[in-house]
Amino acid sequence: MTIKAESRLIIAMDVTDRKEALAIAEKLGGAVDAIKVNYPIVLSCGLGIIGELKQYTNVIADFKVADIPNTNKLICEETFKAGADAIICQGFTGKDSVQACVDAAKQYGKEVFVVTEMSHPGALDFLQGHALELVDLARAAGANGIIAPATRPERLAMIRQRAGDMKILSPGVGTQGGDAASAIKAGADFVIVGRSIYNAPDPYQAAKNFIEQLRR
Ligand code: O7M
Repeated sequence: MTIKAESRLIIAMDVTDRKEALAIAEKLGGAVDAIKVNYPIVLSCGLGIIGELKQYTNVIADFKVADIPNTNKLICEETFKAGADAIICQGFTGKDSVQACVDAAKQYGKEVFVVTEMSHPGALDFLQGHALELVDLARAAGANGIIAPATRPERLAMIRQRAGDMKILSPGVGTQGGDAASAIKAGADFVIVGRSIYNAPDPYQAAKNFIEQLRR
């Protein structure tokens, strides 16, 4: 199953308290296209949190998988068995490593997204210089899409040009300074928002505000 762009909003569930995560998911699950889990929540709550969140919406496992092909395959299999709809891997490990994720995803009918340029300032140290090559690598490996920064809409637009019809998920909106509507305009299919939603006094209202911006 592929994750469809409806609200275009993915919430980054980087809270470490299980009850809080489930309460947010229960409220927001119907409004967002997916919940993204990363190490903080999985390390604190266990891999089973994926199945618990899945009752509310699609779950993307942001494990930024970055190992040799066999290890990548094993990581993907455990993640998909836990119920994740998609997994995120790094591309800098090379095509065979990404290919191992794509092959595992195909077996389970799931999706793979590859990190290209990241959203934080440190991405300029190394990743930015290779971002377009990472886009090509993701495409050559048959990935479903890529991750590209909402914090640099001009770079996002450049990456979109290179990415063809691959999906783009764009983090860095809100707390990191990126703007949701600008990211969509630059070519993102989805934006990923964490702290600006789960730390808001009313996460539901905050998510609604983002969805409203994304609609315009
Ligand atoms: O909105 P935030 O800043 O609280 O959270 C952003 C989320 O997106 C958080 O889970 C990060 O780990 C993730 N992320 C980035 O912020 N920047 C990137 O370049 C890449 C990711 C990401 O999701 O990678 C797959």
